[in-house]
Amino acid sequence: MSTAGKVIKCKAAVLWELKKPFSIEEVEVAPPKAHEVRIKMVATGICRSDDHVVNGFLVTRLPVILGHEAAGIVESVGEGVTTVRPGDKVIPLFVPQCGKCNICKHPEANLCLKHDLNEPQGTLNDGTCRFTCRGKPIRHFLGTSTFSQYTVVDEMSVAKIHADSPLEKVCLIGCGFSTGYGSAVKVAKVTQGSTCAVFGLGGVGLSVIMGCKAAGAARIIAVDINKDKFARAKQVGATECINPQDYEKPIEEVLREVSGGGVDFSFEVIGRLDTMMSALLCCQEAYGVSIIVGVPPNAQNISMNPMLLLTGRTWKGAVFGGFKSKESVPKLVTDFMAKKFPLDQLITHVLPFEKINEGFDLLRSGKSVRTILTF
Ligand code: COD
Ligand code: ZN
Ligand code: ZN
Repeated sequence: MSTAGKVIKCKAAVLWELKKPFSIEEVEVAPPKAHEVRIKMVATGICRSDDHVVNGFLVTRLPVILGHEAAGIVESVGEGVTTVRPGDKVIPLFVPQCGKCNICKHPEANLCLKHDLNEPQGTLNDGTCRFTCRGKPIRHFLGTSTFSQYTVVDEMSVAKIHADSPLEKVCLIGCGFSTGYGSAVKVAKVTQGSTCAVFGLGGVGLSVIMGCKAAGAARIIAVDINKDKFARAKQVGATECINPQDYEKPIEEVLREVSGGGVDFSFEVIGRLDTMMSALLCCQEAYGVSIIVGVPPNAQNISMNPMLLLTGRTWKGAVFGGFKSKESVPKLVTDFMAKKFPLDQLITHVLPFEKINEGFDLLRSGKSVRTILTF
């Protein structure tokens, strides 16, 4: 019996309060309105940014259904939807691509003005919510809310992907993988034969390494204070690994020495202000490029000497690896299927959706790279 046009009752992980576990609840998911799509979730990753909401680093409205790195199958579509159909495999997009705003029309930029990142409303584009639980409206997260058996997204926040794609792997293209890989190939535009330094070897940092390798970097220096991360970093392409705790002097000095005056490209993939400065300082003063990938704690600032840039360095950042989401995600999925990059090395744990709190514990303890929850 078709569920199209009807309210669907299903299970979702609701966050009622900060710093509390998720509660698996029965929620009601309203049918998609015009230009919206309802998706049956198949797999979702747990990203550090979801945890940043739970611990208050990233501000959003409560109660909320989190999750933004996922893949699923279209259950039904609202009026006027033309780019996906029921039965299509899709990836929800936490940065939309409306195709009409100045950012979407800009050849390089990707932060579509319809995004809900800076001052989150926790709604779909029309300003309302599709989830209800115990009679209360539940907020959306980044227009995706993938910690639910069913979710509703705007058409500009969903990409149709290859019909044969393995959803329990390509879900990582919805955030972590693309964020890291794009930071190397698209934002930094890493060059053949270059030397790169990557600070932070979580799932996003490993994806940066894959991007540096794909771009033909000759040396990829991986930096982390947890040496247990080194084996995997080498597997995906790091040529050397450095633990800052093994040295008396600041890590930027160590990196300048081992690279003969500074690296060509550096990446901060941790989300700390001190390592953002180290990453800037370790790149060559006349032409080095340093990329901020990690999300810094809410409302913190860096004070820096402008001379560091006057000499010729470039300091930049981007979300989602600088990729225009709706057009790039299907291509990244076909690239994965053509074996241009692996995703398996990023996946350390697979759990049933109901064990979501266990998945977050694995992330917090540093034991997991990516945990995939399956529905
Ligand atoms: N020096 C070196 N390494 C360190 C230090 C330090 N002082 N402190 C921690 N580390 C290491 C940890 O040991 C760990 O290995 C690594 O840094 C961080 O890894 P994770 O697993 O915590 O993080 P990831 O890889 O999941 O990355 C997440 C980011 C931290 C980059 C997070 O900010 C993010 O997801 N950014 C993406 C930006 C974006 O687009 N966000 C919007 C939606 S996600
Ligand atoms: Zn994420
Ligand atoms: Zn736009």
